[in-house]
Amino acid sequence: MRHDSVREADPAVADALEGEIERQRSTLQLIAAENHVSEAVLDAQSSVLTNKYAEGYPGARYYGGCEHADEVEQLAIDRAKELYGAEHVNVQPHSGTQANQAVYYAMLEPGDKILSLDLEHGGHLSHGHPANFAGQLYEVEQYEVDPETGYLDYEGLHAHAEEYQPDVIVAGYSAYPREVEWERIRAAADAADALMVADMAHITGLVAGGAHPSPVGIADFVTGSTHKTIRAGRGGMVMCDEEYADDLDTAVFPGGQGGPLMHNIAGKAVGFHEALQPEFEEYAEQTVANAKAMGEHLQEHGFELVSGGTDNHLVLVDLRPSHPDTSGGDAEEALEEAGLVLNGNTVPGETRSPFDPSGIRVGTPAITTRGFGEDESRTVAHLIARVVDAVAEGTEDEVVPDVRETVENLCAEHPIYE
Ligand code: DSN
Repeated sequence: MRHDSVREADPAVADALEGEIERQRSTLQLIAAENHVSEAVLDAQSSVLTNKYAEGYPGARYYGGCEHADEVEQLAIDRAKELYGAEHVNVQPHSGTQANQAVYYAMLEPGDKILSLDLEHGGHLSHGHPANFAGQLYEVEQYEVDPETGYLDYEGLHAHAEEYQPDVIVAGYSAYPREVEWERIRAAADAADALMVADMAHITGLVAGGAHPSPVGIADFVTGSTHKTIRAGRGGMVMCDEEYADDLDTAVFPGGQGGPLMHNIAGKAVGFHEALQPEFEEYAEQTVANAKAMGEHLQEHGFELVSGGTDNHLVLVDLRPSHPDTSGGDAEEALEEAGLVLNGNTVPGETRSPFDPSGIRVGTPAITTRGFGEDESRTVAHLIARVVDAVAEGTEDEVVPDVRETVENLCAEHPIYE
């Protein structure tokens, strides 16, 4: 994969692009929110639709020349409906955060009340963190996972909802390794007469592939990003019942965005088409099987996993019991040097800081796309353990180069973007 025209016009950018391709080829992406899209999605996203303004929606645009933009957006919508069984889909949000923003803007007034999971317990900035617009425009209280089990405390959430009487309960998480029981959150929302928003950004692909129960038909709004487990390229989307369709669409455009990124919507259409193929179910199941295998191997090595394991595409490791003097940031840095790219992550009951947290989050969407099965996932877990041990023991100089070589061999056995 080369960027000849970019190289001719702008060698500095071409160098960076080719460097990034080489980085993705020769290292393992274990950030739970990342994936490798197909070359078809890449091509669609870099298509001439980047030139087109198409404010409005298919069949009702504010500019001429939108017939092909209409075709592409309608395909994306129809395919998302088929994948998820949703009544109404808006594929224009530029990201998962913009998808959440659109729902809040459609349904809430400033000062209305949100109840959402604490960021340190696996939530997301856009669910009401004080540093985010959602925490500044709305009144926010947060629920937590059970400190003993690491599972969502559904009963605590229910009681909290009854007492706080929020306008919206946000479900759906960025670092929660367990299956979400959507119905129990629906019950809490009903008890408070609140709307339920399920932000399934991380698990859009698992839901599409049948590897995680769907919140569609349970939550009032289902939001998500399209570049994570679903592999449909960068962007966001929102699904809801027809009764909210007009409010939602108006909140996306003209409420919160201008012209849709039609080239990204083309990527979404192609990615959704790929996700409708039978082999996508195998991908979703394998992603979960790989995370389980990786988690079990890490546990055998003495690592403690938040909630004791995983039901989805990620494991969250609390380093404190096994490696009390090694922070998530230290581990992230050494692992990256070894070609294992992941992120330090806060854990429930965090005692360090978000900038240098106590955990690491390890995800399997991207390695599964490159063809890794459970054996390779166990090997990756073994390599992670070697590097984290080396950080604790001060033997990184010997261990990291050795692990890096093994990672490069694994990458060569499972090539991408050839
Ligand atoms: N940044 C994403 C993640 O890593 O989970 C969420 O938006």
